[in-house]
Amino acid sequence: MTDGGQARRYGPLGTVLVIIPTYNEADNIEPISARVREAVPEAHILIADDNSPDGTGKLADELAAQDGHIHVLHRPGKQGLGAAYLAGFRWGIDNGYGVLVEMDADGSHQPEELPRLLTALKGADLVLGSRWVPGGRVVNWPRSRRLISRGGSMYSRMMLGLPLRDITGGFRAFRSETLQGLGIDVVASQGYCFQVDLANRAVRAGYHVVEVPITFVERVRGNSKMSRDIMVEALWRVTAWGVEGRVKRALHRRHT
Ligand SMILES: Nc1nc2c(ncn2[C@@H]2O[C@H](COP(=O)(O)OP(=O)(O)OP(=O)(O)O)[C@@H](O)[C@H]2O)c(=O)[nH]1
Ligand SMILES: [Mg+2]
Repeated sequence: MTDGGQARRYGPLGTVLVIIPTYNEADNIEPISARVREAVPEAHILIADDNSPDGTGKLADELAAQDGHIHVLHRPGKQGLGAAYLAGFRWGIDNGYGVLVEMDADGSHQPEELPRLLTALKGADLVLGSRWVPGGRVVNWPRSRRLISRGGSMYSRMMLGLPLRDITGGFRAFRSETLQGLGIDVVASQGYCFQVDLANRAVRAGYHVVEVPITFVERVRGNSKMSRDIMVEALWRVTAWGVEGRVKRALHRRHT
């Protein structure tokens, strides 16, 4: 947990928008939307689909036609998770939502845990659903995947000097003021490091970031989009940010 040092008073949360990026999630989009609607009935959903070849976008349109709380953002082609979220954040901010949630379509993030994230956000600028704090868990992950995720979080934590346990996770709730303050339009990364980038920026900017334990469940249906390219991107970007941050802080110390 981090904060900017001063006690802050937080305003009410405002309307919640759960952004679900999709690429080939035809088997998952209906059940996950239904679970969100049930878990947090007042929330709205934005499905950000990158023209999935399996017709997820069309299914999303059908859901939206039946339910005024479901919206769809159609994007022309696969441009990565980071780009889909940024477009979703922009849409949510422009449409006046007070809280923007990141959530995967594949059931790894359980909508039933969303109320706990939202409760924590009442006293924070950003809440991270965390697998690696006490009470957090992963279900059905092979040892190799667990090691990659923990190792990635640990490496990022060390390189960037961040006091956070789960930096790569993608189940998060932001106050819209936090995203606006971070200047999201300049976030460049596409894969996991998009998540690292946002968490790093939030801590550096002095926002109050809280980790809440979650149970992460490995996807049951559909295919993973995790790739070696995504991991390599994360590794080089985190290393570059770490080195850049250290040089900047050293120069700053010299001049003060
Ligand atoms: N719009 C959009 N969504 C994407 C893209 N890549 C991944 N997603 C979605 O982002 C979420 C996370 O992707 P996953 O494939 O589950 O990644 P992962 O959790 O690392 O991989 P698994 O362990 O197999 O679940 C899912 O809802 C995907 O459909 C993309 O390029 N564009
Ligand atoms: Mg997944």
